[in-house]
Amino acid sequence: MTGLTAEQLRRFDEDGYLIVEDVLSEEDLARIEAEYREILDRAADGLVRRGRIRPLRGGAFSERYVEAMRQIDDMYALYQHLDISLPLVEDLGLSHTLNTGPEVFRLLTHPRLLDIVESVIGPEIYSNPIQHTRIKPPVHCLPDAILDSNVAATGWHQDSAVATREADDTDMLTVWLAVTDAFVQNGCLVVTPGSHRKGVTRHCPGMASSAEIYIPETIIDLDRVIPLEVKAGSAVLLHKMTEHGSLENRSEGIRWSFDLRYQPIGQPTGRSVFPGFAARSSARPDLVVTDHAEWESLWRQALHRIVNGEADAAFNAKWEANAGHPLCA
Ligand SMILES: O=C(O)CCC(=O)C(=O)O
Repeated sequence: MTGLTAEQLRRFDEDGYLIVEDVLSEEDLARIEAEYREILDRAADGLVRRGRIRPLRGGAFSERYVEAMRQIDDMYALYQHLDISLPLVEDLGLSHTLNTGPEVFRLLTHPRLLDIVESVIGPEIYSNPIQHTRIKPPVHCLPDAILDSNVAATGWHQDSAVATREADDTDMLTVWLAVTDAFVQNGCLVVTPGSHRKGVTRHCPGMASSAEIYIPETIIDLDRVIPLEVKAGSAVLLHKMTEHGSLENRSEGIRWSFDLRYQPIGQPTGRSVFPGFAARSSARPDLVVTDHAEWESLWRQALHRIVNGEADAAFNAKWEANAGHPLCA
């Protein structure tokens, strides 16, 4: 096992974040890009047939993605094919989709990544379904008022805040993976080092039912904030209480990352309507999911349960009481 060193663990404990370089190889990144290229092209063909966009002409994935995003009126018509979660909306229909392909599953269960996770949370590892891919086009290609953190900047938050209360004691670890280089100009992560030791920070509910919760910037200690510039293939580990967000993409290229979460098997995930899975276990190896088709089927079943009203999909409700607070105005 090639997990973290004692020094890396000490720094993570002290700072609430840790950059680990070279977690993914160039081959890993190329395989992910190839999977996404195929999905994008299939989704774009459908949109072209329905007259929603013109045929894409660019060569590289990034060019084709930006071209499509620039043209589309409802970005979810495209983005739902790329994300690795269903959206947090109340009007889910059976036609909603997500990417549960073999390469993204290979990423979630990547041995190098699980070794790192094991050093922090132990050998019984559950893949928590709070996860996204964020493919951010240059901000000037997006509609002005867009607040969706999959494609635009991410507001300040602690990751524990996006899970329901039942997971308040869950030892959830965020692993943020850079598919492209991430730097200030293209919207890298920003964190407040050591903020995980302060406890829970006040979050405000989003403006609309599907909008994202956030910590008002007025209570962030902006003098202490640092950007986390990383190379493609690097991981950033985040403690669930670390205050963080990301900047706008003011470059001309895309900024692409995955944020995955892991926790010990048996603890609540904080998003129980979505499916997690055992990713590594020495106690119960028979429980470990090794086939992306099985993972895909778990998501399909979850979608059916939500659409049929068999599962309560109340997301982010825990901050609604702050709606009238002056800091949230
Ligand atoms: O990549 C981003 O913009 C934000 C990621 C994030 O906030 C998270 O992983 O919790």
